Amino acid sequence: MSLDQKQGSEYTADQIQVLEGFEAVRKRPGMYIGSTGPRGLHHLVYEIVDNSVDEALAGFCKKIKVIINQDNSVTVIDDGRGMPVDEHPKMKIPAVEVIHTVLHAGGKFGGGGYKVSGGLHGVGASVVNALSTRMEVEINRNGKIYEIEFARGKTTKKLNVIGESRRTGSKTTFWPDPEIFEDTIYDYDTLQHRLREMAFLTKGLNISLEDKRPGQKRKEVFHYEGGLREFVKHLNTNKDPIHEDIVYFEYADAAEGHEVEVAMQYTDRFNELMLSYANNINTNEGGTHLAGFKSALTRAMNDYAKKAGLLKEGDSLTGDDVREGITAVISVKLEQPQFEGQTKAKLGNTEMRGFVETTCNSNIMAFLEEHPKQAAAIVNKCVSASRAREAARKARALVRRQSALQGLSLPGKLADCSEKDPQLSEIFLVEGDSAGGSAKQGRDRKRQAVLPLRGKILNVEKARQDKMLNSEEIKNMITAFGCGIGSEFDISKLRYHKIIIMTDADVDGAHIRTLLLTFFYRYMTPLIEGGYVYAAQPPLFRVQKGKQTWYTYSDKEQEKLLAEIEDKPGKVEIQRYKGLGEMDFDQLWETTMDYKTRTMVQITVEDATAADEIFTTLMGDKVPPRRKFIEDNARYATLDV
Ligand code: 28F
Repeated sequence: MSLDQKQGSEYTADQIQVLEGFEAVRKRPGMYIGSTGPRGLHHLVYEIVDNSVDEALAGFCKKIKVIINQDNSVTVIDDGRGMPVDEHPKMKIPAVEVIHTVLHAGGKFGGGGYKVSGGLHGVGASVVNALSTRMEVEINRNGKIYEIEFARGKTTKKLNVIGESRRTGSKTTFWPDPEIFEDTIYDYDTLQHRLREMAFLTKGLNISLEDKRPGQKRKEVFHYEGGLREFVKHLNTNKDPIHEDIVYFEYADAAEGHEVEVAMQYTDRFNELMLSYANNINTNEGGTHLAGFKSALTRAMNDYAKKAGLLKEGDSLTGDDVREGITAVISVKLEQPQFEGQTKAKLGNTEMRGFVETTCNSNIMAFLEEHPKQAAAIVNKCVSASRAREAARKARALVRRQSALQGLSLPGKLADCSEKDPQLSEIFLVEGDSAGGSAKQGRDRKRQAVLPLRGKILNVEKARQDKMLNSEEIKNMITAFGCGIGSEFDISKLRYHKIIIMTDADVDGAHIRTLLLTFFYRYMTPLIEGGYVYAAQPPLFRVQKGKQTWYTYSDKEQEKLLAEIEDKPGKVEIQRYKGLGEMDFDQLWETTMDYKTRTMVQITVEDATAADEIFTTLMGDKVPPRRKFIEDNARYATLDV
């Protein structure tokens, strides 16, 4: 019902604010929750949980329960004070109704407390209400149990008392609106990842997640008295730390209302994993707090190394050197956070840089001086990183010179395309020479290049850059792509805007694809972040019956096809493809390369930590976790990271 359908001025200004509010939300939900895809759907849960986390940060809530119900609604319960039920002086409705029907009324603290906000900064319960077909709220407060109900933003059942209770707390259940969300099925792992992160970030808070859907019954509790220290321990599972203690410190400047908490530990790896948060928001675009940490770390390492005589005078360690192999989590809390950047995930408050830098510098120096043995292990790692960087620089220069010497001719094995516009050009990285030959024959020579790869490429997860650049396969890809690697990477020089990994649909093929993804993720991250990388989907079966031929790409599709053609005349002939090499070139073209008929999976990195976990587990040197990961994920035909 829209405004003008009601006669006269029956609406007060406040009621107009309420009505316009959720209609605006339902018209442009993406403005409020980012998207109406899976991320937006899961944001609804985080918005409600954030309100309970705020109660915990204010010191009144110890336990939060999140339940995925049988009907795919979600219930969140906390043992806080219970949402207020007293009448709002201006709006003449209970505070709990204001919180759920007035946009941005969720801001619980005028000042003094921290409003923890989800990725979209606390749009609050009112947006969740607007995007839910139903929302039930139950409050234990003042010795009573109250309930109030909503539907798509409107109050459908006024606040009323339904019982008595000595406990206090809030309980919200909501049903996401299928008119808004294409898919309203919750993913347990997605919720688990964020709830575990919230528990790490909120020391001592007990968060449980329970799935009550048939066949998916699961329950887990996340409770970390050690806060970020336990976060780093978790991130370093399946890695080998090079020193025993996790460096940990926290500091609060009550006058300014700033808090900083840091945990870090070095491993024998070569990549760096640094997570930063502001008011529990994952600032994956970094910002002033991360910049402060980085400069403090570089300065402390250089000062200590020189003082301890571990670094020659005149030499110095760069930021990259001191971050090689580091796992670090930086979490700040502040009252008026300013977020910038493309996805509003970058902290802009300039005062946080100095605050974090000063705190980190003194605390990191203190750790190094109090733990000389561990400090020596860390500084030696930084010094060898510095030497390797020098060797890599020479190796890169060599690769550059070699390609220059080859007169910029691309690797001999590359069959290039004639198209010069990268937007229209594609390169297929094909496993094996025979499939490579078929791909070269079958391709569209104008727009499709082919680079055959001979078997397994080097596992860059465990090799330093200078070693990696000795691999022919790696060098050929670097030269063919044309955009450099690591700190020299320049996306504007990329020669193909689609990089298509074409490997056999078996475990070896999956392993090669993962090795390639590890290389791209570690040394050409923008390729994956920008969605340039794809996995080709070759067919599993070829089915012939009479004159007709079909190709199917999964066991499910195969069963469905066989059922459909069962009563057609003719004998059924089935060929199961074991590898790309079994297809002749026109079959390969028609099934896997032709723009009109092919299907491909675009590789995306949904979350740096998840990707890091996947690459560390899959590519690391700990066999048991790798086997467990592959067994757990075998159901996914394609590794989509
Ligand atoms: C399942 C979701 O939403 N829990 C919440 C509280 C507690 C208070 C509060 C919430 C509006 C503007 C203050 C109680 N007593 N769980 C939740 N628990 N909101 S939401 O206050 C919101 C008011 O400022 C609360 C005293 N102070 C605050």
